[in-house]
Amino acid sequence: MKKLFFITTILFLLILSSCGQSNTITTDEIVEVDREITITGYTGPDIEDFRFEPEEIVLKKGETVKFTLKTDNNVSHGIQFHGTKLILSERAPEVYTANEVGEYKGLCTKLCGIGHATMTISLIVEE
Ligand SMILES: [Cu+2]
Repeated sequence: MKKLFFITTILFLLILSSCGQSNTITTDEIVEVDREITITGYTGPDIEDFRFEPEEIVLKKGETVKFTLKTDNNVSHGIQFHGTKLILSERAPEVYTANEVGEYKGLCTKLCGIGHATMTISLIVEE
């Protein structure tokens, strides 16, 4: 009886540990990043209040960055950098390697209010 309990406990722990691994692996555990950049989306009563900070990001070609997108309040934003595969969401950080030199414009992907269309950000990748 003790043996059956022991085997059942071991099996239970094995199942539990395998579930934990798949849920807890995060991007920064898999990929080593050169830099972490947090972008915050701001909104407000006026159009001028709508912006991303920083408004410009400069990377070196080949640099791997972990991007985190946050909001200053409960208004949600997203960013799509045109000409790249980089799309940011507040749900999870995104790891991106800048392989192509150029200047890419990022636009807010979520209709966030009166100043939504003015929410732009520049991604510059230098040699
Ligand atoms: Cu928006």
